[in-house]
Amino acid sequence: MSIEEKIAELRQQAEEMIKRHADDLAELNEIRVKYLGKKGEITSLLRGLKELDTDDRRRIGMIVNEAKGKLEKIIADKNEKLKSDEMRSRLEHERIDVTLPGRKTWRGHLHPLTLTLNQIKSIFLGMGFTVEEGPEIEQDYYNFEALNLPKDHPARDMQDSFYITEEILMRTQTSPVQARTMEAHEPNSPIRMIAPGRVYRRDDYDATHSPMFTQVEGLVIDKGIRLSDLKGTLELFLRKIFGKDVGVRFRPSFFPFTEPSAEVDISCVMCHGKGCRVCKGTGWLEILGSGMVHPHVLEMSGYDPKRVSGYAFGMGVERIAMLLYGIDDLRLFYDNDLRFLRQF
Ligand code: 2NM
Repeated sequence: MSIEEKIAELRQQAEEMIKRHADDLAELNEIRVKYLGKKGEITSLLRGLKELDTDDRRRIGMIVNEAKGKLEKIIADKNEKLKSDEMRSRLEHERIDVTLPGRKTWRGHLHPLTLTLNQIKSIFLGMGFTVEEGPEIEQDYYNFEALNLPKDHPARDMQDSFYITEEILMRTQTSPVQARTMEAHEPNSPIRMIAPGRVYRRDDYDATHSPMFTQVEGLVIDKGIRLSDLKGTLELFLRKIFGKDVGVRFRPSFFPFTEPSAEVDISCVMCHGKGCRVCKGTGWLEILGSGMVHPHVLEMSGYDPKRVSGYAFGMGVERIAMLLYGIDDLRLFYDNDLRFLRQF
């Protein structure tokens, strides 16, 4: 076989290989190495040229170089084609369907107690009340003394409260905020406020008790405030939160800081007054404590009971949330079980 024939055969062989067996960039590179690499077949032919005489070297050299150039071009073209094929297939594969619905991200929400508290606040804000806050660690004076519970009052038993020192305790109600607000006001100036927040009592932790719970207390003071103002305002509040058809009744009661005092009941939201387990067969649910502010409480905070009068009330937010959402165990509010919380 002449050297020309050998070159022609090599060239044809290489072109054939590229056409049939270069299915990806790695295979194409293998073929390139086989022919054009340092120890490649075309490369060795070029190296062998120096053994030939001048005429042959020129002639054969031209043929080999031409073959080399041609092959390099074919490989470069094939390289381009493989690359663009690969890109096209990747684009096809990795195509994003922008019309697919998005994946939902986990979104948090407000706690049922916060939702209930927001409702309560919103109703009172709508009636012109302000929202006041105060410390949870409170002085004995504001928590008890200023609210007409003197040192020897049974409600002040050490067993019933979390005392920090003789004079400092976790507040057992939010009324100390009312006393502080009265004290901060110009004497006898009108007040229309609610005080929401956490309160603390020494209680067992069960389905109906917790050593910490949430309260909203309200206070209205002005010239000529009467029991009918208390009744009308609380009735309106209860209708707004439990629905306009809810029954409301007032029963005489006793609180040290109010006189007269009244317990406020609503018709049972579960059985609508027929009598069930939730209302213990009575058809009524106790929902609020209230009363006309005791003259002594007004006096203690610098107000003159001969010139102004007021009413006050208090409610447990957990109890209202339980009735609104049909929750039968108080502990669910505090245990942070997502299976419960995710329902709101
Ligand atoms: C209640 C029931 C009745 C009350 C009284 C006062 C204040 F500060 F005016 F004395 N604040 N809240 C009150 C009255 C609270 O909770 C069941």
